[in-house]
Amino acid sequence: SNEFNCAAVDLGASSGRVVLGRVGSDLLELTELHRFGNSPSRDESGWRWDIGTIHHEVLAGLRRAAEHGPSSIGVDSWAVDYGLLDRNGVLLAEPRHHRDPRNAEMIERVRERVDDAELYRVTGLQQLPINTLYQLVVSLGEGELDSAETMLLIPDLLTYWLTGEIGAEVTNASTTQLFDVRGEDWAYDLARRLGLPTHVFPPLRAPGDFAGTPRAEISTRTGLSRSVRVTSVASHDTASAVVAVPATDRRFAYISCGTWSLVGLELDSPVLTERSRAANVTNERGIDGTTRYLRNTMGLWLLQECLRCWRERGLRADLDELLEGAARQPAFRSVLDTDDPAFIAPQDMPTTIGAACAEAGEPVPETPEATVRCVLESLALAHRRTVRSVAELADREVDVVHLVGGGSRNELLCSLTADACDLPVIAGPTEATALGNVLIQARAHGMAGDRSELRALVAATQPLRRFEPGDSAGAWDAVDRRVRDRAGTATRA
Ligand code: ADP
Ligand code: LRH
Repeated sequence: SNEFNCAAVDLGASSGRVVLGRVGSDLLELTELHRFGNSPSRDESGWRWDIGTIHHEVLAGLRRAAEHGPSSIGVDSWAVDYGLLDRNGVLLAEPRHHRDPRNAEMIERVRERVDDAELYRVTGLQQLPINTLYQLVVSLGEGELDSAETMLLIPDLLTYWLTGEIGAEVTNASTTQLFDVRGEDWAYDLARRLGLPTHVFPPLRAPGDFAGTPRAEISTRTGLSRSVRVTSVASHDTASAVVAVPATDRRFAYISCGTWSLVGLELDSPVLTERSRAANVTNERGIDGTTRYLRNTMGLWLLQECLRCWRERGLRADLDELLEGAARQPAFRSVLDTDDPAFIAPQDMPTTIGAACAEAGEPVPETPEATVRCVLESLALAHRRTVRSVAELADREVDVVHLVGGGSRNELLCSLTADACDLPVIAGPTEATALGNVLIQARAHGMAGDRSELRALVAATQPLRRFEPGDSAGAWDAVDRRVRDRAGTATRA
């Protein structure tokens, strides 16, 4: 038949899944085979990922996938983090976690050698402490690079374990702040000036490229045929999510909303102006040479960390109940600027949110419901500001906002976002990343489709919900001003 059957491994910062994808001319269907939790873990050397467990769970999922005889596999994950291999291909340590507070201390060290303006001109990236660049400077200081032969970003590391092949997929390489956004290659000169070894950067590969076949040992452990093709997808989860945004014309913004909220536009080329740098907007690589012109905003991390803390304190903290409670809270009581880097690290988030409110002169939320309301209104404000900022900087009209990812299941957040942006929000698909992963595999295996055709297929097959903006535009203008006006008075990191 004309049906294509594949497995997508999609690793988010809060959960991972292995899904089966079926694609045909009017068909796009996902079946979840395996899902598992994921969270930062800590040892004496800082925050890291438990990659052994992740790998184990991926193989458990692939074992189930093998029963369906997929013809291809693709792996995507969150960006910026990496494993270091020695010359025998052995992983030197658990990969560092981008939320380690030490990364932020490296910004100044890098700035001493390469100023911000030049860094932006070369890499086009938002200045964020999580970027691979800063993490590698930590690794350098710890001597971890001395015996490193290869640096592999997380999806490339898993692909290597599956196939034995080494490569760096370009959408994810573009998030490192060590990728030359115009030269379309690693920024070797920049790396050298920072004392980083350049031999660790693998050859680049593009979404759709062949990435190998399962090693004999993997085939034995999972039952996967050795003739399955492992396909490079848009291995940065956000890039895959953007592929599956169900837009029907060009005038859209997207919000890929999970642990982080990535808010932006798809453009034909990067915007590297001084104004864009000042607004801290990033230029990441999309498929087909496009630019994902977006900003990382804090996302549902704030809520995840609150839930974790409340549960550790013995509270029930049921997400559905809290969201219902938050919907009944009064509007605009406490609204924060979520861009504050104080929120990045794992921590007692309810307390940090309370302290940030106190510092900003906003009432300190006294209940979990009030805290959730504060988080969601603050995220909606970040969504509004970012949609407007990227549209203006790229000189593009936006008629609709597509909100995809786990956050699309949060109706209150979707409706607050529609109100704050004063635009319709189309929510879904929830599993946009896995769908994008599947679509790129299908395309690499002969399914025709330019970006708009792929998106039309998503729009025609996936359940979506539309949220119209209410009549609170004036109130949101006032909140935006209120938060902006006091930004100068609060102490900034
Ligand atoms: P990541 O890829 O970063 O791990 P996801 O896209 O899986 O993130 O989104 C996870 C988030 O989705 C959770 O933090 C949660 O806030 C939200 N979410 C998941 N399920 C629901 C639900 N049933 N209702 C509301 N929000 C949900
Ligand atoms: C979202 C994401 C985001 C990155 C962050 C590290 O999962 O990939 O695009 O900035 O994780």
